[in-house]
Amino acid sequence: MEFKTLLQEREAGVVVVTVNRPQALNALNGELLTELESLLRHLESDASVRAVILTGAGDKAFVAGGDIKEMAALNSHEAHRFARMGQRVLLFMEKMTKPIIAAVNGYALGGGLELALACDFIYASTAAKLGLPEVTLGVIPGFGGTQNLTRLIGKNKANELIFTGKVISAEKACAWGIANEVYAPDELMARAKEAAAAIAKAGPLGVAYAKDAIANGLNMVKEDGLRYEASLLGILYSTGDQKEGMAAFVEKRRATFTGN
Ligand code: DAK
Repeated sequence: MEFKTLLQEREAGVVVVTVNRPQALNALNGELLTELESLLRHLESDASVRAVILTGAGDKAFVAGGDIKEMAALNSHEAHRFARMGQRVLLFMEKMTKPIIAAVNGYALGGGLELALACDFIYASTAAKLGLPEVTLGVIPGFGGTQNLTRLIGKNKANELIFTGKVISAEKACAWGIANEVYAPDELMARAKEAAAAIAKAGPLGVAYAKDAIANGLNMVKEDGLRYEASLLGILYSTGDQKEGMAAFVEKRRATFTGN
């Protein structure tokens, strides 16, 4: 599949997707969101894909936000449609069975940080700068930022970031629990690929069910979450992956998972 605004590179079960509008610091326009949705749906249905890394082209930006030049011209109805479209793509990312790692290599502002927050975890480079500056443009985050950031770091820190629109360093983002790790810029992709390779080696059904249990469990009271976790574990005992994974351990060999 060829795209105008995205690059993809495959290595074993890992696909690196690069947002590729460096002339606009990889800002998200309608075309890019449409292409991203289409690529992600394709990757989700491809059984050979086990993990995805999302990053930005160039050394300056992950994604510097929604495309302000395109968004400035929207009417109210179009703005609502644009927000729902972005939310649909980001929700799809959260519901995908394959984990997505955000490799944040520069500016992750507004919709760019919201895109990273829709990934399963974030590694940042020391060059990363993160923030939700929408209020400085007279609007609010529209791709789930008020919801996802608040769930991740709590109300008061989310309030501070969103009300002031301030931009924070990768180190601060890590201390606040937005990024899991901070690496030198020339190390970031190698570390993201290491994590993705570890995911790709694991049982794909186990990874998918773990993602499901964590994401859905967050919306449940703990007892329901525990019941849900136990149900998913029970289902995994009907799969070949469970039989293969445990047999491989007993036989002291590497497991070959099929995702069945
Ligand atoms: N949109 C469009 N173009 C952008 C852009 C953006 N978000 N960010 C940068 N660019 C463009 C610049 O206009 C410039 O283009 P030319 O002038 O060369 O044509 C080029 O990228 C290089 O940028 P700069 O020359 O500005 O580079 P600097 O290093 O000087 O500054 C910067 C880097 C990241 C500090 C600066 O570019 C900047 O402040 N950018 C805007 C950052 C920002 O405010 N991002 C949040 C955007 S708000 C909605 C749904 C979602 C959203 C909103 C509404 N609805 C449903 C309607 C989401 C909103 C946002 O994300």
